[in-house]
Amino acid sequence: MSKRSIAQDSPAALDAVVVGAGITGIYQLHRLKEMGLSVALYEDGAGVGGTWFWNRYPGARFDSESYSYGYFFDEQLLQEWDWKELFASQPEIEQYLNYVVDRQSLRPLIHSNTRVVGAFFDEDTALWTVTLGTGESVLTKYLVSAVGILSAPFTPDIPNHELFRGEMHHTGRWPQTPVSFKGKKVAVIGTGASGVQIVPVIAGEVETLTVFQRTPNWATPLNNRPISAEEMAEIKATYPAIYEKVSQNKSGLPHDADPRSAFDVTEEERLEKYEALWNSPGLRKITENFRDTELDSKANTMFTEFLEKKIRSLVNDPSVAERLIPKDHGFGGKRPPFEAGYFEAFNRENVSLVDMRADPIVTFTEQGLNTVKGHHEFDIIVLATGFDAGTGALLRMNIHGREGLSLADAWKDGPRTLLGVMVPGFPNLLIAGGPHGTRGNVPRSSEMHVDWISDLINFTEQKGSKWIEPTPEAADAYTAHVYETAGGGKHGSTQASAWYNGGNIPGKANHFLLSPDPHPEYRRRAREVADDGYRGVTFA
Ligand code: N01
Repeated sequence: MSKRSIAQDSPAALDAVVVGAGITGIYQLHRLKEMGLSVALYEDGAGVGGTWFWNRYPGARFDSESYSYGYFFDEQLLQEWDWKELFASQPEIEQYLNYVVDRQSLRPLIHSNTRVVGAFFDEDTALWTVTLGTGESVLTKYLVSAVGILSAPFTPDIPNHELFRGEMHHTGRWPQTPVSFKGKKVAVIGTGASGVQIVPVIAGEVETLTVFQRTPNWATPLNNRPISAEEMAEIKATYPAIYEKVSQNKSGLPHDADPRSAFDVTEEERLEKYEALWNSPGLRKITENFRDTELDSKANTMFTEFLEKKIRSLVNDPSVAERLIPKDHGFGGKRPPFEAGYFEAFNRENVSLVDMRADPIVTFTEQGLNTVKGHHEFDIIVLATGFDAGTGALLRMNIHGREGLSLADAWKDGPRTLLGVMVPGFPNLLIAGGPHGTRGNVPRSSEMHVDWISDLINFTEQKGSKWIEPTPEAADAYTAHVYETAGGGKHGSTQASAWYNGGNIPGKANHFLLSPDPHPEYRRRAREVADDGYRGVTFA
């Protein structure tokens, strides 16, 4: 594709704007730059990394194997980068993403500290006007969102938060200046993956730590370890095979599904398998479990009984152990966190657990928090309260398509997309790593979108079209497929309150927000659309 091939009628316009400098946006920027387009990336954060820029709280790290999470598009990068740990920590990940940005000479195209606050499509010019928090605006033909599905932090509406005189930080907006916990009275509100990661890391530093738990989760050991030089050399030598494996895996992970039912084996074999899973790294407890653990309630209960015993063996006080055992959902009913010393942290004298079902928070005070049963004084309150997942980050961008239609209105009944990537009424808006398209290992999922989007833009330019848009029928058919598929099997048994069902945000409609398709199936579906001349896409 020749340089400046697009938007020639409007020389002030860019070919493409990418929003978000996370792992998805960086790859999208690279692809569009390689295609010779004029492109700019806008990022709210002061640096690159997206999730891995903002979530810099102590203990933040991957729970997918590092070597399966990084980029695969650059052979030299694969050979140059040494992952230090099986599950890299936030500083290492941020360093990696900065390394990639510099290696690909992307930094001059990235405008950090620049939030996109609006985007308006003009049908006469077929251009988007993207308005920025700086007060400026830019014109672009293509608007590519790479804002992620877990990036709009959710802060619960606890009364009088402005009264609190101490420090308060959301895990998803952690400050760049390190927070000193030494000798402080600290609260952590929330016990999802973020809360479970931070608790054991700060427990030894703080004077007191009070963990406010509303719902316990089925946390299991992350089992992180360093990657030796020999192992890294072996990983580098086998990257093509690793990529083939993650591409064939339904969640984009280098794991081997177990075809057996939990009822195919003797009790002894089953318990041996559970023990091996407990000692296995990260998400294998889900992906390598018996095939029916998440599908069959009896099989699920057999596994959670095993987990309950583990929790009781790790926590000294039986009443605390009891409160840490989930009662309202089975394993996989909500996205389980992975821990490193979380349960043992409650054995420390300085760590206590407040069960918010029995003793809810009523209000902030100047010194801390009032619960129904009493007052708690804190120097620091950590909100590990999650995200307005899937749609939150997209909708707060204030996107308006044809005839001024806002995306918020268009999606009032939930996302309506073709492949999670295109939206009827929003020409030339392309979404990488968004709702109804993303699942499992996020970089492996969103790279499918980035590649598909890049090919589509190339195709559109070859055709000389001014705008592309999915037909309402194509979007409705895909959306129906999402809900039909998500309604059965595993997702049918998930908790309505899970973030991927929208249920963690008060007042948010309950809709399944991920891609229901295993990665190979999503890839096949997307390829089929492309091979059929982008069936269901209108070229204007
Ligand atoms: O958020 P969450 P998260 N009062 O929504 C509680 C990914 N991730 O940031 O369960 C009191 O899971 C809420 O309670 P309840 C991963 O995909 C990955 O921890 O609603 N508490 C819950 O305990 C993960 O699934 C890593 O009853 C309130 C917590 O806050 C996703 O991000 C690390 C409350 C929120 O948990 C989100 O995880 C971290 C209220 N009003 C995150 N409102 C890796 O390891 C909410 N809560 C890669």
